[in-house]
Amino acid sequence: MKNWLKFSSQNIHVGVHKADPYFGSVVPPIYPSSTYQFPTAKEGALRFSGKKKGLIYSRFTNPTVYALEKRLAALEHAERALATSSGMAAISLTLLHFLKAGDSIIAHKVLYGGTYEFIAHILPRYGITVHLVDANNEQEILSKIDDTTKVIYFETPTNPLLEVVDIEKIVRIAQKHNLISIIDNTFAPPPFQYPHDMGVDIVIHSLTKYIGGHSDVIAGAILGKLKHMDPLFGSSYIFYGPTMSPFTAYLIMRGISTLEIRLRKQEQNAFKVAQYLENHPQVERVYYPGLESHPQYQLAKKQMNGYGSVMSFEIKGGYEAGEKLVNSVEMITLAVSLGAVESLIEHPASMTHSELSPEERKQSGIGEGLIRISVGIEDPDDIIGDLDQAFKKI
Ligand code: LCS
Repeated sequence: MKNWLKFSSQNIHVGVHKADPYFGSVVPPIYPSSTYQFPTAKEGALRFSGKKKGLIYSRFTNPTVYALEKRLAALEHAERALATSSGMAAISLTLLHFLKAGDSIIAHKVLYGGTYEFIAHILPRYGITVHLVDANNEQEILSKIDDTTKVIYFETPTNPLLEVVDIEKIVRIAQKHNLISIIDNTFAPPPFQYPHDMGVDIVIHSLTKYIGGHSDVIAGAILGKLKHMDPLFGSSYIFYGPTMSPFTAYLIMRGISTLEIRLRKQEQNAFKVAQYLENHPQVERVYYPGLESHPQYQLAKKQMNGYGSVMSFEIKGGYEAGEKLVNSVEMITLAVSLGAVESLIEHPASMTHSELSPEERKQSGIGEGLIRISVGIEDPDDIIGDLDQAFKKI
């Protein structure tokens, strides 16, 4: 596929163009085969040795999954993508690949609850030292770097506080100290944020969210330059086995084609909802990077082309009021996850971030009364109308 195509065209054509040499199917065929014929023993040996490209076994590469990987790599400006069975599989595999006993990692202290659990509580079981810091505080990061530091890990905007981390600053520190920089870009997929263009080494996605976009699939991806991705594939991916199923790849491919138009519509709706919440007398504070009141609005404007559709807010009356609100919505769905076509509402302290102790939540700034909304593509008046009637029931 031509590399001069612009984002919207690449997101329709890369990976599927001429993907079916037999029948010319316009959508990528689903190949369920777990294994592939070698025409000769010699050919099999060449493929295994890596001297010749070709399919071997679907835990390594599958044609349907490969089509998606090509699409993802093109969209994220990466040289290679590896698709995984979940976002957590992408995160755990990547960290276990780049870290070993005796190493240390620096991570931003506000992360998706599952990621936080993996980094703060599981990595230390393998002899890895973890430093959780405010990634926007350069001095704090520098104070933790020593000879054992190998990785700096962050997400931006963060889940659930929508904090914005300065990507260029992290890259500068990582390059100076020879660290692998890893970003979870789930909250700002392309075309909203391009971490590779800013020098980040590895980008991770939970494809379950905006990229899949329809709340019907769990999936993830790891993306980067060949110098990082080829060893990650050869020495970790094929042995840990976080492989994506070809049926999942097909669903993600179907969802991803409308990514840009979904993101734009969701963002338009999100602005309206954020402004409504900001002016609501029962709301203490709104966290949305597209609002001028967001403390890092200028940074968000500088490094993002769009702000997404997830926001959080503190409701007056704390958790009790929040619980009433989420129980009172009628159209908006009370459920975790985010980024899909339908609006979802949840309570981080008891749901997505319940793995954290109350003390850890406090340190991360996640209040007990914080409510998170992922705004969908419904009519914005209906989303606001639903919230309005729910607020009146508190
Ligand atoms: N990274 C981020 C930023 C996430 O929000 C999540 C899941 C993951 C990684 C893990 O991806 P998964 O394995 O689920 O595909 N976030 C969730 C959330 O906020 N609610 O439910 C899941």
